[in-house]
Amino acid sequence: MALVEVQVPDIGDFDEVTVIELMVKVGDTVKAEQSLITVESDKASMEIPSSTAGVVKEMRVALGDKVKQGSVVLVVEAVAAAPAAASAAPSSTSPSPVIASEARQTNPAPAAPAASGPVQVHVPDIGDFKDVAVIEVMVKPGDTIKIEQSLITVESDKASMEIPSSHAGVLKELKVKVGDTVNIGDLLAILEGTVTVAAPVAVAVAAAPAASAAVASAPAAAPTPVAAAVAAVAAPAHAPGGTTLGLPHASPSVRKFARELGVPLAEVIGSGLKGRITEADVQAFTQAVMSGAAQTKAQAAKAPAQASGGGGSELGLIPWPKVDFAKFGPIERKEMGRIKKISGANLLRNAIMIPAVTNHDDADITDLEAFRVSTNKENEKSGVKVTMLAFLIKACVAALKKYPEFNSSLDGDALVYKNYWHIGFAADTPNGLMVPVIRDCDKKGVLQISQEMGELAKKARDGKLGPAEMTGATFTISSLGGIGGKYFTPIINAPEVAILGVCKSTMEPVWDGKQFVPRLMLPLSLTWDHRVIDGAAAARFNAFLGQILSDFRRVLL
Ligand code: CAO
Repeated sequence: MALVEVQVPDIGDFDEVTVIELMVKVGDTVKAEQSLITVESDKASMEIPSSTAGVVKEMRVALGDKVKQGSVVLVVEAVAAAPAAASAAPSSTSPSPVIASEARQTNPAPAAPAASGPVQVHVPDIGDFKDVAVIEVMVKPGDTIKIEQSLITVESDKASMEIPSSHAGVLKELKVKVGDTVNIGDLLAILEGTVTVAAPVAVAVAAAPAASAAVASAPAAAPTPVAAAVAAVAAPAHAPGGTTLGLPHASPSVRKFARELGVPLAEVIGSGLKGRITEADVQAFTQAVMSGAAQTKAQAAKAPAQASGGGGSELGLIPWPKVDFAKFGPIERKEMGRIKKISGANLLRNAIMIPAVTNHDDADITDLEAFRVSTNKENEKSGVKVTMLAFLIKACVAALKKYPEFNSSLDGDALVYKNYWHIGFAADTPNGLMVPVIRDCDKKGVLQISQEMGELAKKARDGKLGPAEMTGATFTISSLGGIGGKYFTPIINAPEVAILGVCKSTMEPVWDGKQFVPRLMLPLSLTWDHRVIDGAAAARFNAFLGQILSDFRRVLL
């Protein structure tokens, strides 16, 4: 079977565009007209479809590459059936444009540069599409609309496109809602205020039957939705990766996928180039929601965005310093992993929103450590090793029962006291911090807790924790005991109200009333939410914990 080079077709006025998404990989079977990659200029993004059906043998482009008309995207081992685009491109090995581009004047009515009073915004020329469904409304009455700002997204069975505003002004009335169908000329919105009218500019619109992508207008172009037979265009005015409009930046197929799953794209953090949302991001978001670890875009914007220089203004802070580190020496930039991004956003929210205080204390675990060591010797054959953390979990359950507000959560002005004791423990994994949860620790012995902890920690490191294994904790312990340190200030894992940090135990001279004696002391750092817990209660909690750890028989009382 013939090897066919699939090339970038006619993409209108764009000289060079960046590859921002790879939608297939070597070994995939692709259909004719199936989208292969997404490319993006500063004004538009478009999916480049395959001119032929077959199996992908070789990728010739990578993320970030610049391509133009004629660039080879990939090599396909073509199947016998004639490719859909063959009629437009008899020799698929030659640079055969899949898109026949045609300059089409849209929004032809020249308008005054400025006007005042109500202005109607209509659905412009959307090519051959009829009765397209409104799948997304991106603005609301009262919003100040810029020219070319996307108002709604519409979708046919073949394409989706964002419909931009032909005018600037304040949105007084929106005439469509999600689920409506619209056609060229339909009234979309009424704007008021000082309205500036876009100048009419010809844009390239895919027009051939096999057309597969469309191209937005030149920089000063009129706000014209552009669509084509298979793929569609991100909004011409949708500044990719820009934050001004805050619109989800994703390809039509990803939008469709998100809709099928009921995922609000505006909440998803894009990991693609320039923050583009990929199918994997939507999947990851779904998993995160299921596990209760989902973050909103707003949360994330406050965390990693700060590293990229954006954050701070929401809190009235001065902007995050933006430094060109390369000026001072060689650098390497690496995107943070998904778990780090998710946990970062959650940690930041919790650090900012909770009036947290940390009490430090020491517990004498000399006898407990001796007991632990002898237990492990006795149980050597069972393969289950008991660590100090398992004893701590049991001790904490006893303290949580004695001081129930530590096992509660805030719900508005009420406290929800939980009559179950599920303990989360921070686990250090190659992908970042994870918090597996051991359920019903009040009903389990130290051996069972140790065993479950070992299994959950392994799963966490292997990235195999299921959603149920990361949710429902009532209290969390973060142990750095195996690593070192003295004290630290752990951040509360909301909606919990307290967290215990534990560091490495050390032999210390302790005054017993007559003399200094060597005792194994365990540093404890209890962080608590001052809205729920008072300082005295926190001191009592730590003192009680210390008593239990110094004489574990108290757990039975
Ligand atoms: N003092 C002294 N030694 C301790 C100790 C303590 N408090 N806690 C554990 N140790 C010892 C253990 O006994 C073990 O020693 P041996 O190998 O000689 O038996 C060694 O340290 C390693 O223990 P461990 O870390 O494997 O086991 P653990 O039960 O203490 O902890 C787990 C398990 C999953 C919590 C841990 O591996 C981990 O990931 N810790 C990091 C948690 C973290 O990152 N917290 C920070 C969150 S805030 O960013």
